[in-house]
Amino acid sequence: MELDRCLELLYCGKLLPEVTIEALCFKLKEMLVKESNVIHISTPVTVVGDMHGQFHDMLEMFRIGGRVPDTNYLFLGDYVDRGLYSVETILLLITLKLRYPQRIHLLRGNHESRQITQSYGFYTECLNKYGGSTKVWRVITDLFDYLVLSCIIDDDIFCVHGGLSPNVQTIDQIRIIDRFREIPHDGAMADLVWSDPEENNINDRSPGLNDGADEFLNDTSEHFQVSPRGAGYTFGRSVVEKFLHLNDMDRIYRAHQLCSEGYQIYFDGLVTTVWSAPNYCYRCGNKASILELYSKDSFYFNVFEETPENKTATGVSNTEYYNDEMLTPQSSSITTRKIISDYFEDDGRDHTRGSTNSSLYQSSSSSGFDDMNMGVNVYSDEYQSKSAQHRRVEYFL
Ligand SMILES: [Mn+2]
Repeated sequence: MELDRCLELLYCGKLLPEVTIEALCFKLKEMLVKESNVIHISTPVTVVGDMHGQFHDMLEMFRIGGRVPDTNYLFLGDYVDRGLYSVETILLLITLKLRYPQRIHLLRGNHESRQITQSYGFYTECLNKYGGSTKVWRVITDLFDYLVLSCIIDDDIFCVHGGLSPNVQTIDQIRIIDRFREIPHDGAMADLVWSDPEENNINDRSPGLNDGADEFLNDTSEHFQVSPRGAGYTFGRSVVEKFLHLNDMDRIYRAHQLCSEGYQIYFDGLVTTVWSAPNYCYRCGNKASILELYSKDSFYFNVFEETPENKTATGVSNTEYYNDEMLTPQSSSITTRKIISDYFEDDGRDHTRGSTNSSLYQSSSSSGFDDMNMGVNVYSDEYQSKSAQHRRVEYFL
């Protein structure tokens, strides 16, 4: 099928046949395998945060921000899960990337993963939309392994889904990560997609280490601390200042955290969160934004709200798609619109590091991960020890 014909169908909200999806993913892997972990692009570009399967809001976003290729886009990841239209959302992005490779760039988010998609909607959605077949989920999650991890705009701005890592001081250290794999539990690659900035962390979240790094970690939010998400770290101003100074850059754009106004500025503008899923999960009541970057110092947050089509989407089948366990009991009622905290976004993760008893782990095994003969179980000893070499933590502050 011609790419333009695919785009025509996808813009109408139609699905593509399995065999077409397989071909598209194969072609895109061929393209992405040649890309560095850190891609370089130039302004003007519009930066987009989490979309999470809110397909109609993505169409609204293209109406507001301009379609590809009239507008250049950088997407910061988390295309799937939570919303009801992850398949439509990721297929449109995949096809746009193939059709206009220089006009749209897609970073990997923490939801572009086999494990996470089995708990938060994408896996179930693929099965429901393709007659119980796991094929579409498998080819698309295989493609996720090829997505790039970060982007530099005009040599000045570092872009990533989550944030910084104690394992990453320089951009070159990102370039040498072996990214063609499932996102590991920890290490640099995990931190890049899981970490969060933390402006006012007065809690003493001791990481429980007994080495020399302890005294640096326990005092303030200035440094890396264990994240309450159960993966990645939180990091403060001094971490950001040191990273930007070492790499001769000005600021960081990232996504990954729900913002009620659609964006959030940290550390006097050194870090900015862009969030592009309005009324997240059809119930959070938040605004969304895209960041239109004209030049290094000229930008505009284009704020938008949910499209009216979501109203009809909400009532249909959201319990089918959500893993609601981590939300409060009353949230199962659609009329209850509760502003959930930032951390609810990925709160299936274990809050106490090191335990294998997390809800994530349980739902992964109970949803048939082991039965699917995918050949890779990232929780296996073999896999973990293989990736252990990437896990040396060096606190550099
Ligand atoms: Mn995320």
